[in-house]
Amino acid sequence: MALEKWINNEDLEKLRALEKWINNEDLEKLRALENPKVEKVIEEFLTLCKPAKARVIDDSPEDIAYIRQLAIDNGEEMKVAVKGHTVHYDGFYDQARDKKNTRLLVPADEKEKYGQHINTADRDEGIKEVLEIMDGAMEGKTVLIRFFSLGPTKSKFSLLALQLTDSAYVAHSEDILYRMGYEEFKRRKGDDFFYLIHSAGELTDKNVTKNVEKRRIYIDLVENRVLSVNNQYAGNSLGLKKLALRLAINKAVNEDWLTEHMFISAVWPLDKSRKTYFLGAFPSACGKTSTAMIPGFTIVGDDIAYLKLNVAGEVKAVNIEQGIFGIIKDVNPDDDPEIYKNLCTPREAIFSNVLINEGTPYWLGMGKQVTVPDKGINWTSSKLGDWEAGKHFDDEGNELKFSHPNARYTIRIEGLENADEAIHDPDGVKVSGIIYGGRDSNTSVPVYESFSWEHGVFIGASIESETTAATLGKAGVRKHQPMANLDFIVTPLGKYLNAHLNFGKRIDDTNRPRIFSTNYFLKDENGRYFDEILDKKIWLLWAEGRVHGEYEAIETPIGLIPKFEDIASLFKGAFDVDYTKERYEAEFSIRIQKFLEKIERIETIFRAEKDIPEKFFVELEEQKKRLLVAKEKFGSDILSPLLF
Ligand code: OXD
Ligand code: MN
Repeated sequence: MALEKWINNEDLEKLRALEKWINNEDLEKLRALENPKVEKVIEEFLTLCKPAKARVIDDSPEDIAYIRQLAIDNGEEMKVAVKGHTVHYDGFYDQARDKKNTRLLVPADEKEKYGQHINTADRDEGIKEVLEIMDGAMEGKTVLIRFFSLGPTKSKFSLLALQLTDSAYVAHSEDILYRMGYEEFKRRKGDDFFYLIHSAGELTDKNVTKNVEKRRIYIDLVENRVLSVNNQYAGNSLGLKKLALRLAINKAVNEDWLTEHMFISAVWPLDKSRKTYFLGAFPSACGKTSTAMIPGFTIVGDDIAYLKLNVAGEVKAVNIEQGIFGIIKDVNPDDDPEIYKNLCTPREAIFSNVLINEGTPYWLGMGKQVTVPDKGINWTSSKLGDWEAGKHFDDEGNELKFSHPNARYTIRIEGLENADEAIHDPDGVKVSGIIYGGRDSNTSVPVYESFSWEHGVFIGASIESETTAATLGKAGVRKHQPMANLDFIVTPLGKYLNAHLNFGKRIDDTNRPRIFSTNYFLKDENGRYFDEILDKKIWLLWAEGRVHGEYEAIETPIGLIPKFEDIASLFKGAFDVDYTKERYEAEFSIRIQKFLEKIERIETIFRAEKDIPEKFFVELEEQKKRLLVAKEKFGSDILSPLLF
């Protein structure tokens, strides 16, 4: 069909330029959007990246099926035995988020204000550099042009995103994880959207990125875009996930709402008489997804939430995703039964970086019932050939495991039996509690409640965690992780904390969510964890009871902790376990000295930042004072909860 037949507006010439890559039928889809900015972005990046062709993907099942098939045809995914399941491999050196090469582009004279924790690059130089790397990066490939809604469709919460990628795996993953947005673009029009350009770059004969040393993920707040090249790992490549998260944080902070690295889940008490929504922020690989998946509760989302106040003054939240890109390690029938079931039954699911032997995936911690074969294909195959036990070592000589510790699965939430019925509610769910957690072996108690919203903001801002396999670099180093969001914050830290404090001020007492801290990783003096993996359910049940005024709490220097009787009765009711007073005393002791040391670390970090709100330091000083007074009064560094 000739282009003139259906087009007669002045955009004809612009669209003509796209004819080189895009067929007429797809051009018609673009024209129907009536969005000059969309066309401009597409033209600019197709011209630069020089693909063989481009496809415009709308929300139709045919287009989605095309992507699924393309991922198989071009070797980015392989089918495995169970119907609907595929596996994808990222390159040997592309197994986690690349913090070093993920940079916020800022004008040279503004660098200082972003403080020491945000990895910045000069905007002009950064754009020049990344555009040079992207020049010709898509040669010979098909680019997929996709439209998404970050959040439920037809919702005041949701933002629009345009994605261009030359990876069918990326486009397929996004289809599972995000809501389709072609019709939303058509409905909403205008240029208020994020755009995310991704190229896996040149690939090796194993279909993995060849030039990883030229991996770049550059965030440009001026244009509301992220340019990502020479990578495949979803934390680096999927524009809608951690890349758009950064753009949304900036937007939220400037517009008085919040974008957080938080799960959303409904806590149901043991008698199932009501449900109460909680949000939770945990750094990567600290139990966030498994908290959202606690058996007996229902899940809305496991990773990213937008929070706004509605006209009634309630805090509402939506999950901007509709799927889970979860760590597969330790998913087994005992600890994560629902996900395990999903990974063993027919449905659309992508495994990444696991071992495949005769069409069956194997991963670390999948349970005692499984015998892991000693050969197969895994993520090491792209560099070292097919895997064999005892034969593969990393650059430091450590034997490589059969499945990567950060290997993942990608599934839709809708397919889970514990999916909450409000997952797509355009009005969001009412938030009653917020939990902050980290990986802390020796300082904090399993659960406590803050004294106030401001104290809660202090607790969230003071999260510390040991590093894990979810980012490149050494695992096991203690790092501070404000709101578990540090990797993604793109505004000065002070501005971000102010946004939290101000958000709280706008909520009245009856609607203000309570804030809690949890720690699942406390160890005894022999280095053993106090808690079993599912014990976290008890801490959430206690928090839920607190929201409804059901439990009294004990006031300690760090916050409000549970009474022994309440925890013991929850353990009995939930697990038929006799929770002992000895364990309570050991777990809930206030480790004064350790807390004081933590405060010192936190103070050093925040004093070095510019513009941290004074209120933060007031909270810090008050906390310190309470600890010192208690130390003085009881004359010890570790205080039993029974003293308070
Ligand atoms: C994630 C992460 O994958 O935070 O969610 O790394
Ligand atoms: Mn995450």
